Amino acid sequence: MTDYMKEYKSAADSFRLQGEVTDIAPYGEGHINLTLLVTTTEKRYIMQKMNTHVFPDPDNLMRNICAVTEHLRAHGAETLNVVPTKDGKSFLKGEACFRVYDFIENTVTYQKVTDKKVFYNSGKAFGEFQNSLASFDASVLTETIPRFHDTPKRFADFRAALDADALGRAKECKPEIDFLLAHGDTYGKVIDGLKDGSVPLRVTHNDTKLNNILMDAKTNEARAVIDLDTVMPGSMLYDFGDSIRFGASTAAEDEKDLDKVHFDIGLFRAYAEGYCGAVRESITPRERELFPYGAYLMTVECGMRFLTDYLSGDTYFATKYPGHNLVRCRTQLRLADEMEKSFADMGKIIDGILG
Ligand code: ADP
Ligand code: GN1
Ligand code: MG
Repeated sequence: MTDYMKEYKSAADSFRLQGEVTDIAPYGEGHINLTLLVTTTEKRYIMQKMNTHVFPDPDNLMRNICAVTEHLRAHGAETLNVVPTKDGKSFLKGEACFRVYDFIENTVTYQKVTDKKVFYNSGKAFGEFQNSLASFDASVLTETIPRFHDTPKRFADFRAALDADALGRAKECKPEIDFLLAHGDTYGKVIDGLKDGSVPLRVTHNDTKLNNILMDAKTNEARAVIDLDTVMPGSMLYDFGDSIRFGASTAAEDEKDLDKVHFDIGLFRAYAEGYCGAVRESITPRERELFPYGAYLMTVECGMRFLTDYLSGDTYFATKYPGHNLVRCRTQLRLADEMEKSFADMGKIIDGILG
């Protein structure tokens, strides 16, 4: 019996699974939840040890997910299917919390764009996801992480971590700190737009990286948008921007060799064609104007979050080695810098798509 089996078998046995559990193994590349592939004599499941440090209210989190998946299913979309516990609950509550989904078979997730068509397909799917949520009643949703993409608030958190410098790491990351401080006046445009109403508040996914979408293993068409923990009120610019941050790069999010990391405008175009094509009916003029900025903002914000976590002792994102968060921060800041220099070209592409 593997160590994972020993540790998690009793959690798995609390759920209404078909068949007998034969294996439990770690799965995927998420940074937040502990994801396990559970195999039984009948089928496969995803079981997650939920991250209650990041999401401290698992009851409302799972209520959100059940409501959103029900809504998506009613709109004909393939989505996550929550497998209940033996006593009919949506998750197992205890010192650790667990949930189970059906494993969506014959799909793949990509950690990097290898084919423009895949990125286009993911853009189209996230756009359609946005369209489906347009009729979802936002008032039933709990904000699972308040002020998730409030970049000025993220900047204040970063400065607090820098002032504390709890582990004395600030001296190792001077160029990154200087970059973030020098850009301090560029972080407010989306939050300001939401406040003055020029950017509409919508129900958004908020974590639209490429590995949060399952693609058909044979056709590479998008099958299901997953990782619904952060579905809450937000801006379309967050969803568009976060996908570009992760996908329109020539390298992985944690590439150590910065010479390999560049913003790829061709990939930006592919995603924008898919996403903007799908949401073209509902985009407002201000959103349209801010699409290039949204890509920059989500990228610099993510860099800021990785650096904040590095300075604070790596307590938020799962890391595989010391310094992993600093490596991630560096790729994001490299991309943000190149994006800032490409605003005009990105704007032309958006104009070309939207006419
Ligand atoms: P995290 O919040 O840690 O990012 P995710 O919910 O995104 O966790 O899951 C991590 C990975 O597990 C995904 O990127 C995907 O590869 C895989 N995965 C999650 N749910 C399913 C599912 N229902 N079917 C197949 N693969 C899944
Ligand atoms: C986390 O959960 P995951 O790995 O899909 C994070 C995102 C970051 C991303 C960076 C809830 O996403 O906000 O952009 O890492 N999710 C949460 O890769 O903080
Ligand atoms: Mg994920």
